[in-house]
Amino acid sequence: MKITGVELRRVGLPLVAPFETSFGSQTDRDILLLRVVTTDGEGWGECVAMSAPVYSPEYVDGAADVLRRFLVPALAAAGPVEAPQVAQVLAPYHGHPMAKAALEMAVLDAELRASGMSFGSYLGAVVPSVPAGVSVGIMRSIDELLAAVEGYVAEGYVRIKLKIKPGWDLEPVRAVRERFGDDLLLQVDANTAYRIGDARHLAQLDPFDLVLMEQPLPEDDVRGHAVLAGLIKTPVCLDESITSARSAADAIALGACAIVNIKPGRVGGYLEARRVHDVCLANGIPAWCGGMLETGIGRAANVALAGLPGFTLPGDTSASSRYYARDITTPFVLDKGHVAVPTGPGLGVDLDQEFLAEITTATEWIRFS
Ligand code: OSB
Ligand code: MG
Repeated sequence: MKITGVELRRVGLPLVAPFETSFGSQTDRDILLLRVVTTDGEGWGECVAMSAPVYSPEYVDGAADVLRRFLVPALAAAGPVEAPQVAQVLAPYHGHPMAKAALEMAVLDAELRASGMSFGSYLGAVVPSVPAGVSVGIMRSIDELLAAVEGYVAEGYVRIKLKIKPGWDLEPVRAVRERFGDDLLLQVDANTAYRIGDARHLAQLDPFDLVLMEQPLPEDDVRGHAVLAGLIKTPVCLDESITSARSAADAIALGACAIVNIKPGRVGGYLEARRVHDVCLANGIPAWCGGMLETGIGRAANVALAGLPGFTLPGDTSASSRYYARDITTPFVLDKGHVAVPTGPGLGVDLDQEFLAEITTATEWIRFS
């Protein structure tokens, strides 16, 4: 299989509702998609970088820039490579895991489509569908939050994650716990909004029997998370801090996390994400698949990954309708709280070419000589 070129395609999609986290509010997404064209067909990748560097240092214009300037040319210069070598080829360039992940994903999709194998089979999914959780943003009022959670529970979501920040933590958690009862799987995500000095405050969440508390402290404060874990009862889960299989092994060894959120974009690709999974499984650490508000392209691969045996907690693998009124692929739907792992070749989803053309804001073709 020879790559003949890579297309960078920007698409704009409105979210069905504003999504607010401790780092800001989003109403629309500006997404970078990659299309790798080969002599045996094409493959698609989705870059999960957001418009601004507020979750991690990457942002969509930066990702496009590093891809066109360095990463795509490095791949072009490398000659014939298969997906497992892509990360090695890109390794001389530091950082930019989301940009690298998108490129590896597109190459892998092209290969798998050409060979007729699905992402799920390739990665090692062992189930036909995965349980779906939903991440619920910070709202203007507790009433608004309760109405949103009620809607998701009615749809069948099996786990609710509340975004928290100082000033929006104890009250929303108490309200949701009181309204929906002790059986609801409930967890929180702070996106680094607290400091170790807030340990006593965070311990006030102990009585609510949360599944986990995700990334309360800054991403580089791994030791702080280990200290915090000794001061609160809620299991600590890391998201932003886990950037590779090695950092996952380190965080686990330090006692900084009892649970890991695995996001392929954050760790540089689906193959490294699988290695993070392997580290968690070997250490008896529950893992779950995080999300970055992906379209059906990224969602297809996430759902496949979430089918691996170490993903023992429901992920942020929600249905397409939680994010977009119309997805760019066959939509992912909720069926008894589960989302099906695609079985077709590659990502296993059909692109809605007409809609894709409608929402495309820019394209750029990088030809391999
Ligand atoms: O921290 O998990 C996060 C969305 C964007 C950036 C970071 C996060 C999130 C979410 C939503 O929580 C996950 C999803 O449903 O895709
Ligand atoms: Mg998170």
